Parts: sequence; structure tokens; C-alpha cells
Amino acid sequence: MSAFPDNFVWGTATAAYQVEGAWNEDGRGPSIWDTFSHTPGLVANGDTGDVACDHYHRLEEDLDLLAELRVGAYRFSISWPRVQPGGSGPVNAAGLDFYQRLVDGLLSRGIAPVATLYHWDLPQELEDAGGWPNRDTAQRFAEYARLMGEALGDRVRTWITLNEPWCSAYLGYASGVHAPARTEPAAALAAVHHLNLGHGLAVQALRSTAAKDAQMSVTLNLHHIRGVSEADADAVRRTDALANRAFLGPMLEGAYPADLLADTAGVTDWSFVRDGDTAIANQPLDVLGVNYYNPTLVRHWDGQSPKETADGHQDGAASPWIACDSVEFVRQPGPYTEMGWNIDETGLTELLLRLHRDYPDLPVMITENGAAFPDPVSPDGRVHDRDRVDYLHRHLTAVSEAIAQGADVRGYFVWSLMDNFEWAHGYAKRFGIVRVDRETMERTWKDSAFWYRDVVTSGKLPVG
Ligand code: IFM
Repeated sequence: MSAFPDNFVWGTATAAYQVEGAWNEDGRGPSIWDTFSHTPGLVANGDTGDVACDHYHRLEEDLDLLAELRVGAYRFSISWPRVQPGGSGPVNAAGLDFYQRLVDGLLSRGIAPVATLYHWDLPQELEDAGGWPNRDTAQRFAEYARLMGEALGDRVRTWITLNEPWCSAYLGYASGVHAPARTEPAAALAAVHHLNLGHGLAVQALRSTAAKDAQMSVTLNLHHIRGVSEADADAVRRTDALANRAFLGPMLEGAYPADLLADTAGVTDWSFVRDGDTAIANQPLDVLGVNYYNPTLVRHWDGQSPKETADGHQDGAASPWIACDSVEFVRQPGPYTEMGWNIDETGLTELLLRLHRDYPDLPVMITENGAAFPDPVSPDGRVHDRDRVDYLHRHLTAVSEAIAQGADVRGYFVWSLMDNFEWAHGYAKRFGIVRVDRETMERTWKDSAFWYRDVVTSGKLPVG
């Protein structure tokens, strides 16, 4: 029997570059994702976020959609280059106005705004100056956080500094499958550090500008890593250090794990970490945001047999897994989503229980969970996405099991409100509970949206 606390927050999530469009309107500056998507060959089908879901121009319609879904909260991200086009200097009033209207429109509909400051769209000017491997980007991020705290802090009560810094650092700077498409492992580790530092500085800036009762958070895509056998314990440890503890350590404990520094010593000496930095990264948080899609399975690689790379990076291509040459990423049993990710909700329960064990006083919010499926439109004009309903049902049951075992989980946000720009996959992968027609931009509720509305209104999962 699934049970959620009475004050459990039910929401949906999106991110600026994935939905807004209007990439060059009202003074918005270019971001690294504009540059990336405009580079031939980097995004499937040549797709870009130029128009995305045209959310920028359809704000009222989308706000009404959220109200009809009856969600209690909406997680969106602020496009840094829309409000501060070059990543420094004064606010672009026209760009900020969009977020003023978004926040006011949510509040007038009784929906709590949950604002993410950084969901990957770094102003291109800051990348030209070195990007996240450059320390100054953390300072610029803090300044941007301060400006947003001043502008929206009287109404936004939940702030998320970064979304999935794992992706920003390792996919952006090591494997290069995300913007800015760099393949420099040492730079990726410097990016890890400056994201941690930027997070801490941003929390400080928000605490001094936003409402006193505002909740501070960060969203991590923590990997739930399992070994094939006990002999693979070192592979688990190594990947856990790089993927999880590289962020949990400084942010929640004020230090980098010694094993991470040792594992990566051949890549960098970490001299970019200055005295006091990890204390800054270690700001008290009110809630931890967790994004979960599937678990990770690893095995020690003997260096001889053909290597499995089931995490998606192609053999021979640059890997996001720095200093993990001895690790194989093993294909897990299905079923799979359209992303090729296996469906296994038990990883979510286990991950939530690990966090509860390691950080018992820190509540958690699932800030993303969802799945891409082919979603054909049926002859009746509807999308009968039974697979997605099943996925959501399983994962919400997994959340309720973790709660029953003591985990303090405060909310759940479906990824995503609507089909949108799935980064290097373009529009080919549909994660929405609402369908977006690429020609007309028409929004159509999938069966999962009706299902989710019922869950949200009842606070319970249907039986069966
Ligand atoms: O679409 C992304 C989102 O931007 C970040 N988390 C994972 C989602 C699905 O890949």
C-alpha cells in the first residue's frame, strides 16, 4: 500500500533551454547550448532549441495546463543568458520580465514556483572566457544568483542552484556529448570543483537576498551503482567517488573524498582547490534534490576482453568516466525506455535509503523522474502511454517504500511536463506527460497526464 505524507509536494519539471525557444528575443544572449545545437552533427536530426516548445510565447496556456493538472509545484529553470546576456553586468529587464510573469502566474494559480538557477545553459561569453573550468565562472554564478534573489526572492520559496552538475562537468568537458563539447578530463575535474564552489557561493547570495524562510537546494543525478559481484567492489567505489561523492563530499561534508583525489591524481593535482573553498561549498541545505532514472551496473574490467560500455558512451570515444579505465559498465536486463535505460525502480528505494543513512537530517525531493517512450498518437487522437503510467507507478511505489522505511522524502516532480528538446537527442525522445506537436505546438494530454492528475488530487496511487 503506497502512502505519502499529507504535505507531500506533487509537481512537474522542465528546463529553460528545453522548452522556452525565443533564443534570440528580448535581448537574450547566446548560450553554450545555442552554439552546440547550431553546430552541424552534434544534435540528432539537426534539432535546436531555437523554438523548442515555444513556451516563451505560450506562457499563459502552459500555466493553465499546470493548473488543470492540479500540481502543487512547478520546477522550471531560469535561462542565465536571458536575464544576464553575457553572464555579467546588469539584468536584462525584458528577459527578467518573463520570469516575473511566470512566478506571478504560478502563484495566482496556487502553484509553488521551484526555481533552478542553472540547467546547463551557460552564457557563451563565460565559456569563451574558460567556462566552468575557470574559477571566475563560480563568482559570476554567485552574482547572477544574487540578482535573481533580489528580483524573485520575495516570491520563490524553493531555490535549486544547479541541475545535475555531473552532466555539466563530465558530459560537457570530458566526453563532450553535451555543450560545450570539450574532451579535456583535467578541465572536467576543474569544472566539478567550480560547480561545487559556485553552488556554495550561490546559496550564500540567495540566503542574503531571498525570503528568510526560502528553502535552499541543489539537484544531483546521483548514480545508484551496483557491482556484478563482490569482486567488483573497487569498481563500485571508484565510480561512486567520481559520480556521487565528488559532489556530496564538498557540498554536504565540506571535503573531497580522499579516494577520489587518489584515483584522479594522474589527471590533475586538484591545485585549483583553494583554502576555504570546500567550506564555502558546504552550505547548510534545507532539502536535497535527487534525479533518478535507472541504476548503474559495473564490473572490474580485466583489460583483455572486449569492454562493455552500457552507460551509452561509445567504445573508443572520450568517456565521462575519468580514471575509470578499469571499470566496465554492464548492460542490465530490460525492459528499457526509449533512451535504452533499463527500468528498475528498486534502485530508487535503495538510493533514498542510502541518503537517509548517510545524511539523516537532510530531507530529499525527487526533482526528476520519468521516461521516454515512442508515444504514437492513436486513431482516437490520444496517446495511450501505458508504459509511462507503469513507469511512474513503479517509481512512486518505490518512493513510498523508502518513506515507509524512514526516508524523509518531501516531494516528487515528473520529468517532464511536456515533450521537449532532449539535448543531443533533439526532439526524438519524448519525456512529456503532455504531448507537443512539433508542427502546430499543440499540447495534448497523454493518458499519463490524466493518471498523474488523479494521483496529485488524491495523494495516492491507484490500486493495481
Ligand atoms: O532531459 C533531461 C533533463 O534536462 C536533465 N535530467 C535528465 C533528463 C532526461 O534525460
